[in-house]
Amino acid sequence: MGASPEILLTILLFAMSCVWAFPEVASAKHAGITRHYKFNIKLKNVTRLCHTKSMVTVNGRFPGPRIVAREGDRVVVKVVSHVPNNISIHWHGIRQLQSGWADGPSYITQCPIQTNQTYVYNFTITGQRGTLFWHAHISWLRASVYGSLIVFPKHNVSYPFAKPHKEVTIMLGIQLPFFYFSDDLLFVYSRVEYKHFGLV
Ligand SMILES: [Cu+2]
Repeated sequence: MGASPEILLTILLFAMSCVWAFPEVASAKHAGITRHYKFNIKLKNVTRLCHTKSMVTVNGRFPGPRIVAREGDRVVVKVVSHVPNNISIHWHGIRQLQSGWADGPSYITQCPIQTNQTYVYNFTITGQRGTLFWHAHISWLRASVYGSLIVFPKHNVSYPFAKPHKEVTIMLGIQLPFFYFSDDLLFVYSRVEYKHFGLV
């Protein structure tokens, strides 16, 4: 025997009220695809300014790999630490809707990832597009652990400007990689931090 019209109507009304109450969840579930990335945090010898240093990198790359997604996509990044340092990754500029635990600041939304441990970041990009970046969010590791995070518009949605002839991603390290190759990194970095907070 089939369900009565009243029951069907009740189910329909309940489903509609859920979509009305949680539109982001509803659209996130059906809007895009899931994109998987793996970040192996490991040491790598990098040469700049005639000096070679062992640096903390993602997948041995500096800057690290780019993340590419479309608005509405879910991004899943498995981060595995192979370095002695504690680390976490912040997805700079991403609005974490109902996924605050994926934001990344160490000691704020998560404990840092320790040596030989793994953390999976899982978030959906909702209502934003453009070029952002990701970076380590603990101590001075952000000096070498960073990369671009590009969010394209949804399929069949145009840019809010004329379509560019070509797109090139430019990463500007904030001078820290330059100082990294001098022996004064920690001194310089502490000055930058203090300046950032208006202390000097
Ligand atoms: Cu950030």
